Amino acid sequence: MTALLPALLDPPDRVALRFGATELTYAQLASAAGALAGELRGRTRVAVYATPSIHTAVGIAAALLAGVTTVPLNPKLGERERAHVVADAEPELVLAAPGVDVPYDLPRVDVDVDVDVDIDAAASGPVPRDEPTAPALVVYTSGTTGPPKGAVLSRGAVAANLDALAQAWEWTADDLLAHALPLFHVHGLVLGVLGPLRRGGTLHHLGTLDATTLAASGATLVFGVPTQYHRLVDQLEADPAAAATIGRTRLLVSGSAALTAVDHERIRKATGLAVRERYGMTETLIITAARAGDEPEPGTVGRPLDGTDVRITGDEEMGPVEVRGPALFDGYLNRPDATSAARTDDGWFATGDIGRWTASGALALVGRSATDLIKSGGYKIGAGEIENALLEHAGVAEAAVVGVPDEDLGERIVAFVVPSGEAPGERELIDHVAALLAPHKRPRAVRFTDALPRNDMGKVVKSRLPKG
Ligand code: MCA
Ligand code: AMP
Repeated sequence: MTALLPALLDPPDRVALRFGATELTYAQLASAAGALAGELRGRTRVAVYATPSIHTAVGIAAALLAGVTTVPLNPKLGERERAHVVADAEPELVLAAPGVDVPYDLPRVDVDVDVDVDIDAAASGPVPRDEPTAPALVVYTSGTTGPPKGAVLSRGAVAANLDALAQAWEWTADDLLAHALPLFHVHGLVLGVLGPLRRGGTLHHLGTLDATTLAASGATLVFGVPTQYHRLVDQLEADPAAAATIGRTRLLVSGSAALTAVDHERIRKATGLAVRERYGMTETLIITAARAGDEPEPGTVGRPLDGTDVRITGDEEMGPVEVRGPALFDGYLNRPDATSAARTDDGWFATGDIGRWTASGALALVGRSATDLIKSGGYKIGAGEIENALLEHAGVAEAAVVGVPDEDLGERIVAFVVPSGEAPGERELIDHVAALLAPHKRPRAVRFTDALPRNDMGKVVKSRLPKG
């Protein structure tokens, strides 16, 4: 395989990364990442404390140059998740921005982005594991129950997916990508950082996807989750000048959850642009995408990427979506049981999404097979993990967690709780969950009840819980 990030070995004369007012050209990035790669060579797996900063991007580029696997850590993980990830992934050290407190008992290496330009530093020494099968990343993702699982993504999977996306979106070195995504998930990290770096183009991380910053960025390409576009269009409707500037963007792309038809239409009205949706998963990377050259079909997530096979199983028009192709993950770290449960013998991966084909060959997603998976603001959240956290509170006898429709977040988390005696306060339970787990996993509301609806087998029937 050619190098995963060829532009670091032969730096073009261009800005690679800009975070707020801090920017690095390719030559500067190659020097900073090359110097750090020298310190990392010979390691197997390192963690990156993935604040939304230029240090995170440099740390990951360095680890990739050194052939070391990276585990990006959400800096807001709760204590339960932190303990799990360290025990599961066993990172040898943690890379972090200088001066940032890191709540991990691991050797720490600061990412220095201010180094003298020395292009040879990047290319010096062999790149020992730049082979397609070597693991690039371990990205933690929630299942329906239990703690998050680490999806192992190979260098070859990342490269293949980014190249297929480049083809779909006519994405080149001339593109300036703007986004404000977190850097510990596939969307912000693989597409949002490694995407522009693989093309030799520019990333401008905006911190927040607001109309003024976006209009000033000069972006040709924008990535976001539906919650971000929903908030953005509220601003654009009040700021026609920003809307007109953003209307000159080559492509607006949305993913991680469904963009509502209402928001599609509002964005088109404000900017004249039709948002392209694409669909993927941590385990599969991007599966389908609306193409740059096609008029997107609202309510669909586009056609399969070139080289990726997608099938709908079962006898009905709509059914479970399965995927096969070069971008599939290698498996869940330390979880052969979960890996084989998601895979068929002939190499298909069951996404858990339900879909159907439209007449034009685009995929329309109609739901998920597991009601216990919640998508809030583009984050996947397992109901079981929150229920277990609630059950650790002495005042909780039984708990059932669901996602209810929410205009801003897509779904919002609501917990139904049977108290074990006198009901604890709602705030106390929310704070209890927020201490154990990342803040986006905390319930937005707690409803106390005398009993949960159960079937004859004693299993909780969540569909019989009150809605809203
Ligand atoms: C933040 N909060 C949330 C969420 N995000 N609560 C529920 N669900 C959320 N998604 C909490 C914050 O911690 C904060 O709590 C409080 O809500 C208010 O935050 P606010 O300022 O409104 O939110 P924000 O910080 O602006 O975040 C909204 C967001 C964020 C920008 C939409 O959720 C986000 O970055 N989502 C992107 C998720 C993502 O990248 N998913 C990709 C995975 P407190 O005050 O207590 O701190 S999926 C993937 O990778 C696949 C491949 C794919 O298809 O893309
Ligand atoms: P994650 O596990 O966080 O990687 O999230 C993957 C899930 O996000 C998929 O299985 C889908 O349910 C959902 N998803 C991603 N992109 C889209 C989209 N464009 N429309 C609807 N759902 C999406």
